[in-house]
Amino acid sequence: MPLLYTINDCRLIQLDKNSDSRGNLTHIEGKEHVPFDIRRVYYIYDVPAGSQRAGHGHKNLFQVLIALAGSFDVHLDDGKNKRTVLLNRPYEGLLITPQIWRVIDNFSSGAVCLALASDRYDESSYYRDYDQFLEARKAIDPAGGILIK
Ligand code: T46
Repeated sequence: MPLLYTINDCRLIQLDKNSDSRGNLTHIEGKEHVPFDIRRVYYIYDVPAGSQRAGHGHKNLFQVLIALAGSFDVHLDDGKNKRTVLLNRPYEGLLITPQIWRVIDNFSSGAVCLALASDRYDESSYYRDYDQFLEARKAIDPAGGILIK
């Protein structure tokens, strides 16, 4: 695993879909599908049209986001490059590594965003300010130790 993550380290994870005449079932097994121990689950729903969520980065937190219902756009930014991922399938997760600025918008009506997180909620794990996020990335030595503020 690189110490200084980029948007290229964020990737889609395909989950299975067990389909029969009763509908579909998708399961998530720790470690098999998600490359971290899941310590927290939360979900975002009832998002008013035109709203934007997130708009921050995390120092050490890994997350997987899944559109359990509906769709939304996840904009990823590592300070140099940007990428937008449309999530619209409940059997597809987006792994977001630490040190990635993310903004989520374009929620469809009825969208539900499930998040699996590698750690418990901790406000001090956030970069809430974009300039602070960029400075912190500069302070991470890609060749050696991690100097996350
Ligand atoms: C992320 C995106 C996708 C908690 O008490 N516990 C929690 O686990 C979380 C995530 C939030 N909260 C409280 C903190 C705030 O008072 O819920 C309130 C809303 O949280 P926030 O403004 O951080 O929500 P989003 O949608 O902007 O961001 C959240 C996550 O915080 C973030 O990690 O990647 O969802």
